[in-house]
Amino acid sequence: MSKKKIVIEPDPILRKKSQSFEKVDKEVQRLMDDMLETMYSAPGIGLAAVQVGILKRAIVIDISKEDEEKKPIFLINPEIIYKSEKTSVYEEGCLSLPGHFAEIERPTECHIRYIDYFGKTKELKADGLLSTCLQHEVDHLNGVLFVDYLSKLKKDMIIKKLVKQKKELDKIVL
Ligand code: GNR
Ligand code: NI
Repeated sequence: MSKKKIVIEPDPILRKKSQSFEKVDKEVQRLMDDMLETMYSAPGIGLAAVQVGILKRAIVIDISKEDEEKKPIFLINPEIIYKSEKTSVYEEGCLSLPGHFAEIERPTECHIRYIDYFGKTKELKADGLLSTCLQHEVDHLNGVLFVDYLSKLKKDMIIKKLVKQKKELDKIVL
């Protein structure tokens, strides 16, 4: 397995729509293994392929706590087939927006159809943090970031800070 570099906003790739997979093979499994390693090392509870620069519809998630057994979920071509009317608010973060957090309202419950690590079609009913995380990751596959749900003022403030952070980094690397 190998850890990959995480793409930070602003970057045009994060705004592109990811493409579906035709089949699940060794190459897809290798990508998901790399994504999982990258996510654990960040650390984060979810990661979409676009965040490591690959515009494909793959997601890895693990919401298990530090002191618990790891429970990774691999999702290929995920589709949200149900969203509840009821909504919940969670404080969200994103590995592509490091250091920034905001309360985001989303449907409390969602049902997802996806293809698993072994190429089998499955369905998952989620609520709580898992539901929020799944919706956050599916948004990534469609070029959407959590800041898109904020007011223009808040969003612009966060993007401005990220541009500044990137410029500071460039200075150090030079
Ligand atoms: O690590 C992450 N934590 C998180 C917290 C609340 C809601 C969503 C997330 S996903 C995020 C990792 C990430 O950026 N995934 O795309
Ligand atoms: Ni994210």
